[in-house]
Amino acid sequence: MIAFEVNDMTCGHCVRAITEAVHCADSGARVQVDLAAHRVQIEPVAAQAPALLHAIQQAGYTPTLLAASEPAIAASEPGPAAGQARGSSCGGGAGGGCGCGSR
Ligand SMILES: [Cu+2]
Repeated sequence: MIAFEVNDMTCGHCVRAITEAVHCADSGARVQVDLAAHRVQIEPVAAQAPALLHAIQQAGYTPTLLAASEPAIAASEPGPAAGQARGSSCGGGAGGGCGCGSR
């Protein structure tokens, strides 16, 4: 379980943008968002905290890592899958344009 605080997440549009970004980095991840608490909880299957943090930043938000427990699978896989979190096919960042607050 990885938890982020995302203070510039302000509406359902933001929730969706962040959820999509996480799924781009880790398509099997389970994402739970508490909009009122500005909290995003992620149960990853492949990506680790830095990749997820980066994915949320790419979506145009400012996540703060609250807690991270590494998935056990990471240690058993000697071949590093460094390129797996490539976001290029996922709409390329802040194009979503949620006009609430940040602009
Ligand atoms: Cu929004």
